Amino acid sequence: MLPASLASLRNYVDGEFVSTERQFDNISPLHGRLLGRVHEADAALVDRAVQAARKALEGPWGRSTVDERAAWLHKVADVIERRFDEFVAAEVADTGRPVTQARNLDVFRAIANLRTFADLGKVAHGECFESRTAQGEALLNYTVRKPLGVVASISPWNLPILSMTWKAAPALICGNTLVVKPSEETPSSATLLAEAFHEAGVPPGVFNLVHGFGANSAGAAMSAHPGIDGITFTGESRTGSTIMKAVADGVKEVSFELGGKNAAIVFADCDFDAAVEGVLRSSFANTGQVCLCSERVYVERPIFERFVQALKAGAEKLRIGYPDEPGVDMGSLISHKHRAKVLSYFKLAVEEGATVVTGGGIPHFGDERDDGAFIQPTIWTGLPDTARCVREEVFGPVCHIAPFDTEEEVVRRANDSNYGLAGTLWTTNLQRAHRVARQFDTGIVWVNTWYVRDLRTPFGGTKLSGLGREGGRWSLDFYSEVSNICIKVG
Ligand code: NAD
Ligand code: 6OD
Repeated sequence: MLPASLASLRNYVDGEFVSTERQFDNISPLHGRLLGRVHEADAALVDRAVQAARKALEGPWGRSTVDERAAWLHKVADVIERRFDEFVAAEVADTGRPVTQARNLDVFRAIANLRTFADLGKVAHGECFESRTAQGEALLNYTVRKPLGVVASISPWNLPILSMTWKAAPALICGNTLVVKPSEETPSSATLLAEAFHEAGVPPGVFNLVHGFGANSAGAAMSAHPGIDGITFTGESRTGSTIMKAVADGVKEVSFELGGKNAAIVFADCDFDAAVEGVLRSSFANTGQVCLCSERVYVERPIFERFVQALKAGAEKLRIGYPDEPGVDMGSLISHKHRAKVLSYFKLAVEEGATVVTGGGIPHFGDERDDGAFIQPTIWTGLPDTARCVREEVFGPVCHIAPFDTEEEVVRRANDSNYGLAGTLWTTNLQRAHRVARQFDTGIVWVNTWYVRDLRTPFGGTKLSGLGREGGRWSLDFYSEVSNICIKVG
């Protein structure tokens, strides 16, 4: 049951829920019905949010200790735990994903993000060096951490509450204040998050939420605002580039998690069943809408045919359907518009010469599910490495499988990409695992597993996949301004 407050999704600025005249529809991808009306923030409301965030830095929040901020974050996590089913309902309604996923990944991670960074903030430490100059002066150098100030956080639609809390928690534990914007496609869980901050008694102005689009709307107003001290963005590489230009004049701190066209490499010495199961997950999880998904799969030639057939059998067994159907594996895509984009790649792949091993279209249910933005899990073979479908991020449930003959060849082909987010490797040869893993030109490598997370580890991409790392101390470093203090002590 969707909470009543999500019928009219308001902004949250300076501790108050704010309505606006200009509104847009929040539409379900499952049946195209109206879920709620979203109050769009204009540049003036974004400015109010930034001013409120600035003012909050001078109030009790600005004077708070890390222990106090950690207690606030735990309180917000407590509210999410208490209202767990509402958060799950919001995430499912906006995205059409299985309820089990929303429970076990999205909302679970929202709580874990808040609690983990609350605790990590307490052990954030600086450096200290003692030295003596040539003239005999004794020096003590040490670093102190201060907040950046007002942080703007712009989130995508694919993992809405996970992505937003992944940024909000470390930013807040470091003492910053926030203006956040969820994707226009997924405004609901962010609105509940604002309610959770309100209920937890976090001081006004610390967490501000604005709704809206990117260009000519709240997103652009946030990135162009001179009162923002840093910006953390997750989304498409092209959007990252636009935001970078917008903040360039003000020389703002940026952290970007962007797109991916990730490779999975399967060696003939792998645990075959585990590799098939793993690639099934890494290609089709969240209906392929995870930046870490493997859209390129390279399989060593001796097991190529067998692997393709096994993955085909696995994909054809995946159950597509409504979020609460028992045993459902794959929900809808985020929208009919996104489905049209994914389908355009399905068409292009055929034009580029692909063999469609399975899928390639829309499933037919013969009932009302035919109105949903569902799509078939799809496997291609036979494309050259230069094909657009092998080089561009589709962001749907699809992978291209290609054979390879040597380790050197496959490393070169896997790295032949404009993106560099995540690489996955399937082998039982320990030496090869270490050797190949470090040759991946990506920020993240998984060996014999995929998308398992320890929140203390660095997360981010190379090339068009991003700028900087977040996670653990890397987040604490990004959200802190570090000053060095040098004292003559003797
Ligand atoms: P998107 O770039 O279209 O939108 C992301 C956010 O940016 C939205 O809130 C949007 O309103 C806002 N936005 C759009 N244009 C803007 C502008 N000109 N100025 C300011 N804000 C603007 O991305 P999306 O379609 O929501 O998400 C899917 C993309 O995100 C995929 O490319 C995926 O790979 C990537 N992604 C990457 C990671 C990662 O960790 N690397 C994580 C999740 C998603
Ligand atoms: O798990 C995470 O912390 C994270 N940022 C995941 C992003 C996934 C991209 O779609």
